[in-house]
Amino acid sequence: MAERPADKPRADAPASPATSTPPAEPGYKALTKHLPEPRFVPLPGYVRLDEAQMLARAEAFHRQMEQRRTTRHFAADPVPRRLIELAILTAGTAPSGAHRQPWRFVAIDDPRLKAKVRAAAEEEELKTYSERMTDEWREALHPLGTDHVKEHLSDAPWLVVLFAEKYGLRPDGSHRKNYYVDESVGIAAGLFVAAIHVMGLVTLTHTPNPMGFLRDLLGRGTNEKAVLLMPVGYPRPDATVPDLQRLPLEAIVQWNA
Ligand code: IYR
Repeated sequence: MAERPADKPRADAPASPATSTPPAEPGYKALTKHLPEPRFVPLPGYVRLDEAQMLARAEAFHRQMEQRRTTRHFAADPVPRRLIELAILTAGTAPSGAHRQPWRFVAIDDPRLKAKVRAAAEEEELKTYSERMTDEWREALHPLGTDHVKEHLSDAPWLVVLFAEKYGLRPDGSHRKNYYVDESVGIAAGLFVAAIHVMGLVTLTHTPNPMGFLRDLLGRGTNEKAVLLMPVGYPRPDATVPDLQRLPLEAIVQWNA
């Protein structure tokens, strides 16, 4: 965007009085005066690309992400822990409210713990599918072919549970407020899913309902809430996915009002 010359006022800007006094500082600024000055550093590592390079990268990334699918059919082949670490590190690059980084990940490859998670998830899901779901919800899920049986929770070499830290805990036990937790954790989840896909693995954003059992089984604090249970691994050679289409651009975007 072209910069407006500094000496040219905006057409809608009020004409400044001939003898202008600096505007009074709004009162709220006094409330943080006692805090150290915020520190800023130059934007690290930014390299401006030319438009052709940007287009090539954007197209390549879109093409790659367009191949991402959620499958329930995982191979048992082991996946190196470093790959899981890298996906979690990538998720942790998400922006977050007041930079509170309110995401916590629990990565499980212990087969006994995976079996416990599966048994607890299936117990809840059986109740959900049999009693808690409305007929409308059951119909909405029908094309996805889901049911209460969750083989992926024992087949996949890793289960990664994403917890939202609803509030922080200070050493004295008092609560430290977090901001925009759902949005922040949602963005982190998206980055995790993208990282897993780009590295050549698959995942499934499973939302067992309710998820309280995960906090209990994994020994997490009451200030955390499980939001996603994501098996991660290679797809089985015979893996299938539902026959779904993605919405075209026109259906998901509006340009200006
Ligand atoms: N939590 C259940 C049901 C379920 C709900 C939705 I919305 C889905 O998109 C898929 C499944 C389950 O995981 O089976």
